[in-house]
Amino acid sequence: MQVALRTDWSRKEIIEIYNLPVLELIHRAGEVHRRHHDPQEVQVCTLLSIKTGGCPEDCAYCPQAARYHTDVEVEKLLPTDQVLKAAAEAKAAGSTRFCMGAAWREVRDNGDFDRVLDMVKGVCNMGMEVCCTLGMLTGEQAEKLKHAGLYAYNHNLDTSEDHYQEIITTRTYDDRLNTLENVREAKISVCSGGIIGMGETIQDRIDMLYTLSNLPEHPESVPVNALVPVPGTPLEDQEKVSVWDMVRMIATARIIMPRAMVRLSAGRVRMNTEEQALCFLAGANSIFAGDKLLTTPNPDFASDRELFQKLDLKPRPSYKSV
Ligand code: SAM
Ligand code: DTB
Ligand code: SF4
Repeated sequence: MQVALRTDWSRKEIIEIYNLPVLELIHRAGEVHRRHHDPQEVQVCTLLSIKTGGCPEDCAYCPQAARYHTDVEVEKLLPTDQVLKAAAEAKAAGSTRFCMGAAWREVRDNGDFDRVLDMVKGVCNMGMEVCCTLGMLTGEQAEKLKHAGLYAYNHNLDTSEDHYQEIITTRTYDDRLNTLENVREAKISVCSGGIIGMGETIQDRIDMLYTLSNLPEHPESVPVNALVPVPGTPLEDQEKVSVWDMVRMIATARIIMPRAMVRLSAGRVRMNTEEQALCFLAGANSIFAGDKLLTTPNPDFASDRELFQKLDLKPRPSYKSV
């Protein structure tokens, strides 16, 4: 039976779900998860930073913002063949989605964008789902990416509209929503979520989930990142996010956006097998694989292979092979 997806969740309903006794919350999320997905299947995505560092924005969490003094070294856009080689390696290691990230405020219509379009074409031709995260996009740029074969675009809300101002001052929440609209209009799959552990309140988390679940259509993927506190950034001293907060966030996202892929994203390096298992029980069904996210460490392929074996998980096939 197809259950209609609701895009009219109220804040009150969402907070009631979030605050359920945690084992009850996991149970309910597990039920929803099983109704809409194969609970043994986990999507494996690989990230590559194709343009690292030197970003003009002031995102307080980000090691790639030029204004903070972090260990990240500024690099130019990677050569296309190097990117395609990395995509082929990711595919060989079992990844079905390849996501290319650039430390840009927004896409500019220049030679670098033309090269990204070539990269998208190349990865698409390998039979992988191609995703990009390049900052703000116009409608026209979204169309060009779609035409090149882009499958998904990642653009996170990051936090609530209220808390956003504490985290980023160089663009607005509406800018973010605008880009999501441009992506949706170009018929590209939307990937949008956020980060917890940035000093936000529970209400901020609820507000972000409210905005995501009240978009005209739910995002197809919702990444839930635990802040990776990077020395040199304003958020370097933030406390580690508790696994129970990750579980509550993932489970609530799963219940209110039942068909989305909920991605257990940044923060896995600091979680053991049991903690990650709880997140899968709560409805997470996607991860980033490979020993690096964009600039920070992530579990390597070998330890994830062990994780999948221990938990009897199997990688989800790419949409192309379904
Ligand atoms: N520059 C583009 C943008 O901001 O949209 C794309 C790349 S940006 C690094 C992609 C996302 O990575 C951010 O929106 C944020 O959610 C996440 N991110 C960045 N630094 C992080 C950190 N230290 N911990 C957790 N997530 C982080
Ligand atoms: C997302 O939500 N998380 C990924 C991806 N989308 C682009 C990025 C996490 C970045 C963590 C910090 C870093 O490695 O630089
Ligand atoms: Fe730049 Fe994106 Fe980092 Fe913000 S999150 S500083 S826009 S790379």
